[in-house]
Amino acid sequence: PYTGGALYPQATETRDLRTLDGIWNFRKSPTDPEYGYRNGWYEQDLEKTGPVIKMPVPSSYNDVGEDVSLRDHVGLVWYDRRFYVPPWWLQNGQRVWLRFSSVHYAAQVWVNGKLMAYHEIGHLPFEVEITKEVYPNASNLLTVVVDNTLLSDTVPQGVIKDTIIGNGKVRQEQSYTFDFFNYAGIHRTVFLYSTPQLYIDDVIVNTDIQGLTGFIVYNITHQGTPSPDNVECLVQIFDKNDSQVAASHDCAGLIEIGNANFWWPYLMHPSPGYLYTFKASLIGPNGEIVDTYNQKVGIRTVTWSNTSVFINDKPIYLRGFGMHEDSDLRGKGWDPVLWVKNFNLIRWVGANAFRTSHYPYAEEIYQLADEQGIMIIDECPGVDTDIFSKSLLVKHKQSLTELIRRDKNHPSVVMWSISNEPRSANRLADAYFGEVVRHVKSMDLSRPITIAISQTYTTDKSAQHLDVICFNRYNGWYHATGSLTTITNNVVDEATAWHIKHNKPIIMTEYGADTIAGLHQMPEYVWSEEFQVALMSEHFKAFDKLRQAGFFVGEFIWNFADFNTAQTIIRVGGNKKGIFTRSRQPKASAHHLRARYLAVAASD
Ligand code: GCB
Repeated sequence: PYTGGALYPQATETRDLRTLDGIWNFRKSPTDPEYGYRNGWYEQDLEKTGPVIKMPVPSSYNDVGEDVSLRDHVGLVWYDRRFYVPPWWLQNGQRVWLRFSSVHYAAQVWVNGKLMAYHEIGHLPFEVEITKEVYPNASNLLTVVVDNTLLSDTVPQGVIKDTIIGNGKVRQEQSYTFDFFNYAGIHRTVFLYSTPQLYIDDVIVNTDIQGLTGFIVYNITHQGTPSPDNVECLVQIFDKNDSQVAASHDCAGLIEIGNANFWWPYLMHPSPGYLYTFKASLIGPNGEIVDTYNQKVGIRTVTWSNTSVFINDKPIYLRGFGMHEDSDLRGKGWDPVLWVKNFNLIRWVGANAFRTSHYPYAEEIYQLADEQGIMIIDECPGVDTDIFSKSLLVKHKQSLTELIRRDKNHPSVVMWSISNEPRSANRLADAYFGEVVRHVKSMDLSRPITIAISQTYTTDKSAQHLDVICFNRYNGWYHATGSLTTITNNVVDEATAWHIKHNKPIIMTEYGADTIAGLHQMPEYVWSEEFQVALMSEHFKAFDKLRQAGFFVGEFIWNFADFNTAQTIIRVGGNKKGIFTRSRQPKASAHHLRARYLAVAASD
């Protein structure tokens, strides 16, 4: 159970930080998953127990090698490396922590042969204190086992089946209903960091606005020893120029900032994404600073009605994308080059939002969004939710506990998506999502909750629990393939029907067409650039009509970029619905979308 605050690690006056990213040793487990455990692979260098290959961290392991047995591996893989703890951390009595930002799907972690952590649900971080396990004057062995198997009660779900391949041999095959490739490995940065003995465990900020005044409602919690009864806090708020604009001595309370700079979405304000620094310090009995943490804060409100979503009391229209963490070679590995480029393209296109389809993305991505005023619909890893068992519900809720624990302070996060395309026509979906929504509301009331629904408004049994209804529909592609003439009316009719039935704001979170960059056909024909552009135009007509109707609050094309999928005959080298290619070059559709998004932004 990871119950701490999950603050993103940082170096401050009282904390230090290094990453353990780099090249690790790696080995696939033999089919017998127990083999590595029986032979003590967790307590000796992997290199000493057999051949290893080199594996970059962070990265998916699947596409780094040259054979299918690594790409399509099902089950366990082993990673290890050695590391030193800076001796001065220990000399200064600091605690030493390990933090894995994402290991997909499940991970076990050993330090010097001792089991330190188990975590399930990829895409979400976990941390563990290792002070007592590390050697001060020698190298330490860090071993990680990663399991990529998805079952009926993992989030997301999958099915494993045994295929007989002859000679009495059996190969395990993983299948899943979602279409993005189930990349696995140590996907994000591994941090080694220090905190003082008595440390800030969590900083929670919420913001409010009255007129020109901004309010920060906050709570600083601490853990550790010695825990003096009279721990005091010091809070200092700095603006972008590093001038202090407010302060407080309470560990929890309300801070008022007169004439505040509010956090605005991109293109809604000349300087979108304004962030203050909330510097939290714990003060010891002699007035000394015990621990310090710098939390970025964007002062903004999110509110919603039956027809609209508002940022700072202004109705907003979301112009965005469904995306993926996906790129050549690295799969789902965190890559700053890729993401700085992605954000440059998001702004170039004139978008102001994206959905983290279909799982939480790397924390650095939310930081970029905070700074640039890009709004996020933050989606948990529940995709194609099916079967609706008790054990699935427990893990689904756990994924949201961990998501909200991690992302609660990001101004960019304006909505929680608790599932993508669940099988919500199932009668069990009603109680199931009722419970998930109650769970989210018990942790955060400040953001609306949605699901990207693919069932129809007549069959779905989840939407009554939501604040905003998102729907995914592939008119002209999966429905009436190649037919453009019915799109506009279908989209208008469906969005209107959802609104009439539930009296809630409506967003179209997916529409699109697979398109091979460079394939041209006139008159337009499926898979060509011309077809993608024409299909978009029909949707744009619908969106314009719906905006007039007054309850339609956003359009998200599927997808930002081409991405890899499992092998099927309906995909050519992956899903090609991107308006950018996998290497982030524009298709004709990117220019078409840009013209629209910039025009919509200008008219807002
Ligand atoms: C969907 C899914 C998305 C797929 C997309 C497609 O409905 O939500 O994950 O990639 O359709 O292109 O089939």
